[in-house]
Amino acid sequence: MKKIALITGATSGIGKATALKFAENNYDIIITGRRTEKLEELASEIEKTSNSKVLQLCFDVRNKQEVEDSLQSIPENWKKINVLVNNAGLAVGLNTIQEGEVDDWERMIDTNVKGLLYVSRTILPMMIENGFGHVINIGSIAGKEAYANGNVYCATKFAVDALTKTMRIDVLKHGIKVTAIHPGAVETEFSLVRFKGNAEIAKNVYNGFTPLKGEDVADAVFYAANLPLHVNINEIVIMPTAQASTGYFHKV
Ligand code: NDP
Ligand code: 8X3
Repeated sequence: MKKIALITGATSGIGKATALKFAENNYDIIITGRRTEKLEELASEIEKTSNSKVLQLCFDVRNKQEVEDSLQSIPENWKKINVLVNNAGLAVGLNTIQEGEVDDWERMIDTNVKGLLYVSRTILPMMIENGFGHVINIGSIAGKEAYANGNVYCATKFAVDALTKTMRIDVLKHGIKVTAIHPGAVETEFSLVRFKGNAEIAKNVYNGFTPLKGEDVADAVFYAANLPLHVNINEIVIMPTAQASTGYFHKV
């Protein structure tokens, strides 16, 4: 039987690259996101380029009921999930706290923290029942170091770091692996979302240096997910060579 990977936020960027990487390597894939047409496009790409089966689930990770209903509705033969990649997430806005928009904060907290918790709360009991599983949380360098105007986004990713560490303790006795992958700058739809659709500002973020690609992060996720049973990677911090930390870039 093939292994199964569930990837949240697979409609673009890191999640999409991760879905393709696992599919190329013989996993059946459960892909999730809010944009149905993007899920359909990815499903047909996977089906054309690999022998993997794909299950599409369209839901908003911020909606607890939708998350539970959708994940509980997975057919029994799809419930033997080997790897859950908690990737769905976003930054919205880049402001000081005193000038910040409360709606932006709520979107980030609800998606990056509560969404990850809702998905994990539903999938972990299945993994425990199966007697195996691996949760890989996509954190960020923003969850390791604070940066100017990053406030709430950084806080959500510091929370992902803390939740990864505590989750590892919670499921220790069940033999379930828990890993965090913390990337630096990756060129995806991330900045377009952060700057609310302003493509020019979003593009400028990556000017003058070579950022990571979604595929680079997907490789790290895949590496962590495919080690011997007795080996767990607690975390990987993966950066562009031209980025030393959140605030230090070598731009030419
Ligand atoms: P993208 O914007 O390209 O992808 C984000 C994904 O998350 C999309 O598939 C989106 O799907 C999904 N998503 C967002 N909100 C929701 C929601 N409420 N419900 C369900 N799915 C949702 O960005 P990235 O690929 O860059 O981001 C992926 C993860 O990587 C995020 O957690 C991000 O914080 C993290 N990260 C990104 C870095 C970067 O520089 N790009 C660096 C470090 C970490 P849809 O819109 O269809 O719902
Ligand atoms: C995304 C990387 O540095 O823009 O998590 O916050 S950063």
